[in-house]
Amino acid sequence: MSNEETQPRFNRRQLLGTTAAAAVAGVATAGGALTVSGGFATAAKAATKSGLNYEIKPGELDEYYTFFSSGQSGEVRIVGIPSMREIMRIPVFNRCSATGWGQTNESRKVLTEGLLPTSVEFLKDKGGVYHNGDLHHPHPSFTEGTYDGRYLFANDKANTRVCRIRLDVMKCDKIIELPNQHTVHGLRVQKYPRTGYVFANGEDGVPIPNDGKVLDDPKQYRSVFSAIDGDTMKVAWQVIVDGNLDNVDADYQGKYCYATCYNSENGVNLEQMMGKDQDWVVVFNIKRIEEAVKNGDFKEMGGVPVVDGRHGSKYTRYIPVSNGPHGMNTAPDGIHAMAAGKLSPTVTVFDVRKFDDLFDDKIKPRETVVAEPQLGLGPLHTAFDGRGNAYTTLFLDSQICKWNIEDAIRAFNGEKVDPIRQKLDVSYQPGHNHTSMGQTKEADGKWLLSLNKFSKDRYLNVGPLKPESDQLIDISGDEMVLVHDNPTFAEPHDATIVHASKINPISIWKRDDPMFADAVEQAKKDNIDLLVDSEVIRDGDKVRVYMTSSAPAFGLETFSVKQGDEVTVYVTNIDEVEDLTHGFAIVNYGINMEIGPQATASVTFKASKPGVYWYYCSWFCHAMHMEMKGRMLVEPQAA
Ligand code: CUK
Ligand code: CUA
Repeated sequence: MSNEETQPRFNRRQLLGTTAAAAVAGVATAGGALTVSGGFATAAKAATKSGLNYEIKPGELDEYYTFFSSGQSGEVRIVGIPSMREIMRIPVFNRCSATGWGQTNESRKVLTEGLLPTSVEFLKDKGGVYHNGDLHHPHPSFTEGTYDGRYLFANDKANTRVCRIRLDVMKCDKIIELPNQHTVHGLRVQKYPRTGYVFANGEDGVPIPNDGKVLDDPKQYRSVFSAIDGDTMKVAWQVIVDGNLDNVDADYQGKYCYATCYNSENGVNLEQMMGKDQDWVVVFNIKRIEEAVKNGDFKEMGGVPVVDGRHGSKYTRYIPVSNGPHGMNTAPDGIHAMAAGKLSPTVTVFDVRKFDDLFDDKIKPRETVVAEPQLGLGPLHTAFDGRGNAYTTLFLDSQICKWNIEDAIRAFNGEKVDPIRQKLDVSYQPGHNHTSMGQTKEADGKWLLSLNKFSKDRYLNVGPLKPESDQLIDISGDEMVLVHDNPTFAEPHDATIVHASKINPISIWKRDDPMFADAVEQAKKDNIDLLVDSEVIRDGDKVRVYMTSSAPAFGLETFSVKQGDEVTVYVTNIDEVEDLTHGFAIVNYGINMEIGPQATASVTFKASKPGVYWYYCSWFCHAMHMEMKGRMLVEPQAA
């Protein structure tokens, strides 16, 4: 597209804001869609065409929570839809300077208690915790096919972990590292009867155990699929499969889950992985696997039952699809599940009701396929509107393709129908997309979010590293209408749009919250009433400093310790006011944490430097917030 460079930029951007037909033709339409007066004309046009109101006025609330992943940033972000305002960030696999995540004792417990012994050993001289993560797929817990507001689960591709976030307080309360597995990529949860299981795809194969005895012998590498119990956050079982697992989804009956699986060649480089024309969707029979675990048809590896699900196993079926499938999505009708082709321009549609016969060997794997529409280049993920339409991202074409599932089935059966309804240009290169409630049986067909990998010219230039670009699309009418652009920092892969009525967070912590139960227990042993007392307890060279915080003062104006002491400071926020958070930072000691209303937070450090160190409240809490401070006096060690 060399003429792109010679054209004025606003021309091109306007093109991309209009319908696909006009954009493809590259000409102005009769309706006057293209006026050469800058980007606002496009926005105004979109507004008049959009059936939904997307303007959230000051003081108004959004209709949906969107839980964004953040890829290699390692956190979860909450964004309101339709405003696209970022409302909150939940630190998970990252360090957070503002809240002290990764530093407080409460967060370190979450970050360390689920580590495997090998990682505990490995992290000994690295601060005890991983400081990075790659969070791809955030998915809320279900009860009977829809969101129940309890938890959000997500994966860490970088360090093979799965986290759980409590939706009542929007904090992560559990992280586990998966044994035997190497990376977690796809993650989805059981939709029925409830979550239940959290399904986690192991992408890369490694020897089990991966202790260096086997190295460059790929025949002995194994890819592992995990089912985690979402209530206990323990691995329930694992399945060894052929190939590399990519994305996963579950049905609406609680019988099956299925994953796209590439590298049927079991290769270790690109050339080998591309060797064959076909890969698979692997289907897992949950009931049979549970029976295998009950009846002992497994091997215990790394402390968990591992079932052999490679070719020929009764626990799995491998359905051939074209090379390199990616997204795996179940339609809200509960009948159709589909694998996006990625390298193939197609999406392969399965009828999940046929999986019973498939496992009973009454039909061949490909007989479960009921449609395979050709949509465009680079199909990655599919979302649904609950009205029988599917929306597939086309990475290479930079488009969303809207198509009708029933028409695709008719076309597959030889009828002359075109299932494609519309193609909408997005900017640029979409990965995931997501519709409002679209991953539940309550899909409401209002909003579609396109998560685009490149933003290029859509925002002010910020240097070589550009933001990504998430676009909000109104899908309530016959035509998709783009209504909003939103830049995001690295790298939301996926997002889940949940109606606000499903989520009910609290505003003030309950004193019996398990998050700070350890601090409460220690205080009890020290005869401290956390809501009242501010006191220093010396216990050998361990010092426990208890203080309240109430705007605008800490319970202690000063405390003394000795150089070399191991100091733990417990701060309890005794304010009972909504949105009144205090912070506790010690200058030149690298310490900062958040203490929410009625919460206790604690941090442990070595008082290795003598001198005077001011501590202060770091979260603006009061007109006298700047005065909310005190001094830590560290007496030098006798020479
Ligand atoms: S993956 Cu990123 S575009 Cu990790 Cu869900 Cu498909
Ligand atoms: Cu307390 Cu600022």
